[in-house]
Amino acid sequence: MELNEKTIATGFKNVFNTTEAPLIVRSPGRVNIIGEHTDYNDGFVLPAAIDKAAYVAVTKRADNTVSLFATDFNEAHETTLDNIVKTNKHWPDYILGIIDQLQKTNAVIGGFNLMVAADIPIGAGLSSSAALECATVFALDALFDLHLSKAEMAHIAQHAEHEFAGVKCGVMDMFASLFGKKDHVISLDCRSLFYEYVPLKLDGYKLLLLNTNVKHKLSSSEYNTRRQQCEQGVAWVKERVPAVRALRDVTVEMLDHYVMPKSMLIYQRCKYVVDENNRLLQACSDLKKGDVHALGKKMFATHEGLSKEYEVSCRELDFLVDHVKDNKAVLGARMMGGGFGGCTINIVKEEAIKKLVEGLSPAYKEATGLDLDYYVASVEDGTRIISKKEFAHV
Ligand code: GAF
Repeated sequence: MELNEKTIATGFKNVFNTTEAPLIVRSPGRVNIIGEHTDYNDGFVLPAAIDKAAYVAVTKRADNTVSLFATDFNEAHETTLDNIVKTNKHWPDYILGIIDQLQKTNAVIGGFNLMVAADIPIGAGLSSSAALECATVFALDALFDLHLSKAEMAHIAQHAEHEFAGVKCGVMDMFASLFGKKDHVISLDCRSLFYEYVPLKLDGYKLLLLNTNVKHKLSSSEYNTRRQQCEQGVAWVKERVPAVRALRDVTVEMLDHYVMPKSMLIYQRCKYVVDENNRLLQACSDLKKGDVHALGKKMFATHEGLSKEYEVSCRELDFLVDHVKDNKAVLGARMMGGGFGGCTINIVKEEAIKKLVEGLSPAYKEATGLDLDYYVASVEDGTRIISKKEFAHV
């Protein structure tokens, strides 16, 4: 079913047996061109919001009940505002995590009905969870007139993910979803949250996402381990250079002197992050100069680092990157997001996409036993209200 204002409003009315028109918010998934595992190291990222999104439809209730429904799972969950606890059922936790954070900031909200629907593939590394969290916080902000800024919403969503989903993520996914701008990537400094929109001019090339269909099972535990390893490296450097706060402030020379003698593994992890930050800054200037070829080469280098040094890739992701490496129509390719599954992002000449996918799909199936899905992503605006009904301050 196509998701739009009409289909979602109709679904909502059926689920909650009401004639009241809901407020509907669309919040997109994201791609990240380059700058992976840099966000929680106070570094830089280059994400963009895409044409796949999570939608929430909400109306107020007169009591303090929170009544939730997910169309994709045909499943309901009900609780009250004085009993916001984790369910471990996954999808409700992203919404309940937002309520929990709002309560911690003393935001005043009442009971509500909420329906969620999405066309972002789950577990594909396109940030379906951040999209749902951002849609929820944006909708509750409008419904209850909370006057949160988008930066505040990004932090609320990030902390909801930490506490209710157990992933100690950075701010990139939420920021990209909320701040996305059509046909632009966001050059974001994750320390200051200073950002700049850079036009994504690909000149006959497209962003092709190849989905391994490997659900990243290991991802949350390994993700949190990587984060701790980076923090360990920073702690060792800090013993000698107290001004250092995060890997963002660290140089390769510092790692050579203060980390390598203590642990080769931690060195390897930190070195990847320091290199990736530098790579991103150069990639950003490639993009501004319109040099997509140079940008593409850096994406391959990122994949190499993620696979060999940071070790967050998997056989299937490596297969997909290896198999496009020598294809002249592909400027760059790499795994994207947290890792251990999900998608690769590729910059591919538009007219070569069909042939590439037709050749790759059977080879991938034979090597892995899995189907290969693909999406040509377009870059779209960030979180928006899409319903026409007027709300207080909107
Ligand atoms: C996941 C996280 F949620 C992000 O914060 C980011 O760290 C990314 O992995 C890796 O760059 O998407």
